[in-house]
Parts: sequence; structure tokens; C-alpha cells
Amino acid sequence: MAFEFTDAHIQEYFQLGYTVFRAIIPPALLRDLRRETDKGRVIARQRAGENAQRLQPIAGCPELDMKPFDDYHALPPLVDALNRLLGPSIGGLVDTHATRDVFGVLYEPAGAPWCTQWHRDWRDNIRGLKVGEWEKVMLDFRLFNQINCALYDDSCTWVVPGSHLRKDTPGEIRRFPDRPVLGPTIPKDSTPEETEVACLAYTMSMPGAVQAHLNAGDYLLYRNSLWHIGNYVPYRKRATIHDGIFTPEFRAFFTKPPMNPPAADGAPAGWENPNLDSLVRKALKREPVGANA
Ligand SMILES: O=C(O)CCC(=O)C(=O)O
Ligand SMILES: [Fe+2]
Repeated sequence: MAFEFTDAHIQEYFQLGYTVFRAIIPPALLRDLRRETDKGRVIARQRAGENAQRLQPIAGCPELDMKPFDDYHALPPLVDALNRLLGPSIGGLVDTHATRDVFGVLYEPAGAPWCTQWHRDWRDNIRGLKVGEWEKVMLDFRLFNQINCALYDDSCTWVVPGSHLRKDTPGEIRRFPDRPVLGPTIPKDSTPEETEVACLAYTMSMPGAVQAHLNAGDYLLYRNSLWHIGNYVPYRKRATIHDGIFTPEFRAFFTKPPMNPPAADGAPAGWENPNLDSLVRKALKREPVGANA
């Protein structure tokens, strides 16, 4: 069935922090994008090894024909859906070409299963970021709009619905009291199966975690301020366009120092813990209330 935009997409996006435009990529474009991203997979592994998570940016790879990607960025039903969903929040038209030089493609690992840590982008994966600055803007819908467009069925991404609207719950703080957020514990000589099971158990250990199931041609729009994770296995082929919605405000956000911190005196910046003063964390760490250790 052809994709149709509905009010449910708006409601889901703002309330849950994600929504899926089902089957929005037409078959001929899917074919062309698969052809080019197959070439990209080889380049990604040449550059970053067999477990490469992505090729980013796609632009600037002379081996790749950009035409299908340009067609994807200009796809009328997609541009229309994004404008209907985000237009009122960003105060203008969505510029889908604004990310042409920065978007990438996510791939399955060739070597072994692995997963990212649970995180909210920026807050938990940018070392030295001023968490207070991020918290001030986490509800700004001109920022943090991210997309995964699946060219093959893709169930790698998990999210905690609604977490984009709030700070961490006591359960989340209990699960991840420290920074940097710890990943799964994988003993050194683990088999691929042991690694896969450990990554899935870690992924499912987050309270309220929900797996996003995408079919080929589906487009997941999500707040990257949402708790989320990617969990990968080599036996499920993946080529998922990883893109964002750039507004002038978002460009300004990520180019300014508190969000993109320079190393001070060459010393690596630390990780700020957003929950340092939480009573739940203090109880867990047996710290006296009022202490800031
Ligand atoms: O693989 C995914 O879908 C998520 C990846 C991700 O969240 C990240 O790399 O920051
Ligand atoms: Fe992320």
C-alpha cells in the first residue's frame, strides 16, 4: 500500500519520540540505493575494519553515484510528510538537502555481533559535553531530529518511548548510574553466540526498551534525545540510511563549544554525569545526601 501521512504520525513523534513512514521508498529507488550502498559497504570495511558500523559521510566517495541519494532527499511524499510533521515546530520548510554532505549509511558487522551503549545522543556520547546546556534544549524540536531509512528489513534499533520528553527515571538511573555509560560485559574468549546473547540481554536490560522493526523501504524518524541503542549481528544484512534534519538552529547548536568541546590544555575532557545529584544514585552509591562526589 502506498504511504499515507496521518495525524497518528504527528502524535507518535511528539509523544513517543519516534514514528515510521511505512514503505515510503518506491521499489525502483530502493533498487538504486541498494546498488550504491553495496559499494559503500566495501569502502566502510576497508576504512574501519570488518565490524564497521557505518560509512559517513557518503558524499565524497567517488565510487558512489550520488543520484539515488539525491532522489531520496527529493522524494515528494517524504518531503511532504516531513513538512507536515516538523514544519510547524521548525518554523519553516524542511531542507532535506541540507544534510547532503554529512549523512551516512549503517551496515551490519562482518566479524562478530556487537552493540552500542544505551545512550541519548550528545548527552552520553560526546565526551566533555556540558550536560546542563544539552538539558536546556532537549525539548527543542528544531534540534535532534534523526532518521534511519531501511533498505533491508532492520530491527537493530531499540528505543525507550517517551524518554525524549523527560530526564532519566529512577529505574534508568539505577541501571546506568555512572558515566561513561557501561556497555555489555563480554568475556574475551566469547563465541559469537555468547556475544550475541550478551548484547541482546544488555539491550533488553533497559527498563521500557522497545525494538523498532523496520521493513525495507520504511523510514524511522526519531528524536536522538531519546534513550536508544543499536544491536548488531553479522547474519542480518543491513544498509540503513542514517540522516538528520538540519535547521539553522541545529547547525548552530553543534558548532558551538559547549556542545563540541575543545580539549582543555590537551587533557581529555571528562564525562559529566547528568544524575550526580539524584537521590536514587546517591543511595545506590551509599553517598550522603548533599555530597557531590
Ligand atoms: O544503529 C542504530 O540504529 C543506532 C546507532 C546509534 O545510535 C549511534 O551510533 O549513535
Ligand atoms: Fe545514537
